Amino acid sequence: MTPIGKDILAALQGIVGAGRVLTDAESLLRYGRDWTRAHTPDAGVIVLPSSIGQVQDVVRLAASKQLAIVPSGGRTGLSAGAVACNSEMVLALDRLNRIEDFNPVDRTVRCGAGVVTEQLQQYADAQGLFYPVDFASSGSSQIGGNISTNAGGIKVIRHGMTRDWVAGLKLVTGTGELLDLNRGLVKNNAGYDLRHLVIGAEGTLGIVVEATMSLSRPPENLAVMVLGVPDMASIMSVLAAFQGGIELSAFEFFSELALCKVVAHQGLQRPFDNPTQYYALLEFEQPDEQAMETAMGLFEHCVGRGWVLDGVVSQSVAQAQALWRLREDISETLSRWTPYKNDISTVVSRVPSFLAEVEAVVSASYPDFEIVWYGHIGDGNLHLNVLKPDGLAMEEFQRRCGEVSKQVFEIVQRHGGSISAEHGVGLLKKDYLHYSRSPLEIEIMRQIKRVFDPQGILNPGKIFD
Ligand code: 2HG
Ligand code: ZN
Repeated sequence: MTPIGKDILAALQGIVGAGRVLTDAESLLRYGRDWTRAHTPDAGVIVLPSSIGQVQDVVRLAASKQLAIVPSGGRTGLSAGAVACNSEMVLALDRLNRIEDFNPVDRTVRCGAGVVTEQLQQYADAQGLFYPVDFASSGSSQIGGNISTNAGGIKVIRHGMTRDWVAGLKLVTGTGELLDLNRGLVKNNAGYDLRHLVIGAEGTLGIVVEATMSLSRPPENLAVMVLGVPDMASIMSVLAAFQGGIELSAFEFFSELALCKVVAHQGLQRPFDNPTQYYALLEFEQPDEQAMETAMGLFEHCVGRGWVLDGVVSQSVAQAQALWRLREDISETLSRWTPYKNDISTVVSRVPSFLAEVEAVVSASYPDFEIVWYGHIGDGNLHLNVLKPDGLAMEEFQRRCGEVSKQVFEIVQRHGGSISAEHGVGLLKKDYLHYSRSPLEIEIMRQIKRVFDPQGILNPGKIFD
């Protein structure tokens, strides 16, 4: 790829304006990395277009000069999908941040790629509606990035992933052309659905510049329960019991170690005094009094079977939010230990045996590291964070964790699971892609990339080489 010289900087300034082409050290660092810390950022230039036309012009210029582009949203990703470490141009969508229009009949909202998730949630709320995809980084992540990573989060068990809410999107391809995909249609079986190919493609097929997002009815009176559970197997029994009686909008879990860290570093209260090995967090709607009675009946049943040792249920919105923080603040709390992250999944029915096997490998292979278990266990998705001991060099830590990952990923493969359930592949997981995807699948992905991006300028080196 071509280095970025003065002539290219001048051409970029001609497209987006002088103040929108940044080369100062602070901007290169800030825009050159995401929430991962395993790679040293080294961005060549940051470009901030303010219209779809400008994005097209920048991509056309890059294509004519063989310049690599890293598309950039809120950079809250955890797989280094938005990291620029090879002097690439970072094309940041921050300024495409307008909510363009709302259609109350279709219950859709058209927004620029740079609209922040929380902005969309608040906008939906103001219309008496609900955008249900939610996660701890909602205050920074952008819709374009959410689409490019098919972001999941804490409500997937009920509302699905970002994919389920994209009614249409506009994409600038690697040749600078604009595709308008699906246009908000509910029914559209006229050929391949390219929209879904682009969702989760991590900016390797094109740059998402605009999206039409669906909204839904707001939930009624949400209640949150945190239950103390003695072992992993019981967590799955609790899930099955509750799903048999009520519709859950979340079923999350975390370990005692996760809770200890969050309580110590975020100034939060324990849900109840007696520690248990694991905790399940459940959320459900209470449209009437019967809902809570049913939930309490299920709680008693689980206690009777020995699956639950203690529990607490929210009595107010503030209490529900406080209980949520015990789960939602884990990732940020752990970031001070620059953890090695695993984001693995299998189908829910296989979770008990999957967990037992992963647990056995991890406890045998990581004897001197702290390991924090948590995740969206109701979706079959486990986040296993290994904390770096203070004295250990980053490279050595990554190497040792990478070795164990191979054993973990063999288990994932045996269970037909995924090496990246929701964080994507980026740079961090690409060496392990073959544990989840066949050689033929990977070859077809490469061929598809060549169609959308014949010169290979869009996020090169992400997902695969
Ligand atoms: C979560 O579920 C996020 O909290 C982050 O997906 C998980 O940091 C992680 O490993
Ligand atoms: Zn997660």
